[in-house]
Amino acid sequence: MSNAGKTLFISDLHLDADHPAITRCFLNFLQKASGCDALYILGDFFEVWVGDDDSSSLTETVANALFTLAANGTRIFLMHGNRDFLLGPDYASRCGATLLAEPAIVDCYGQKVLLLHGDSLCTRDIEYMKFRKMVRSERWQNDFLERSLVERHMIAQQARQQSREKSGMKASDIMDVTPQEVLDLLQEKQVNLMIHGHTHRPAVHTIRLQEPINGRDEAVRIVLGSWDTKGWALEFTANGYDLKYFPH
Ligand SMILES: [Mn+2]
Repeated sequence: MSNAGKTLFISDLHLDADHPAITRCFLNFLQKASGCDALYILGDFFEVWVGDDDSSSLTETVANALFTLAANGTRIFLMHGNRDFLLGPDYASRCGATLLAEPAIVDCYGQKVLLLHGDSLCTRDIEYMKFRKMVRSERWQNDFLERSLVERHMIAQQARQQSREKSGMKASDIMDVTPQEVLDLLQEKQVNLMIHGHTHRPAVHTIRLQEPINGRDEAVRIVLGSWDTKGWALEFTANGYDLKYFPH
């Protein structure tokens, strides 16, 4: 089976040494993806990332597998999520991948597609948006990366703990994208198709536009799934797209 003419989009694998089934599922997925045109990983690829210098058997196994895919001709793109926003150019190059800043507009078989992780659309979570602004600043990141690995892991652990406690108390619509934010971004970028992850609510949404974009009064928002209980991938070809899932 040839994968030429196919592009794949995935996100939210949350790879973690404590969940080897997800890593196995991903390595399997890569073998089947061999020869595809491109692979886009739209953030939260790893559950936690405290710096490219924190290498482990997990990070090296994953990098080697991606590098093999790249060596066979697949272009690989990595976008930051809210967990792995410190993933840097060193690790990306070990994967044979290119880091892609969000939001990105790419051409997929003649169609303009807007890509992002998705957390920036969840603007009703005001507390999180403040946290995001802080940790995405160069100053915070430089300060963090100067700390020892032990310290960095402790800080990341605390942040995850706090986020878990707070998420449990937030209304579920606060944790989802703000519909107006989606519309504004589509208008600003003049794109009819958006792909993101983050919310763990896989779906293909058709959106009615009040103001047409590229002469069309509809847009589509595709949400990728998280890999916690099964794998998810969007397959994109010149003939259309298909959001698929598969068992671990
Ligand atoms: Mn996320």
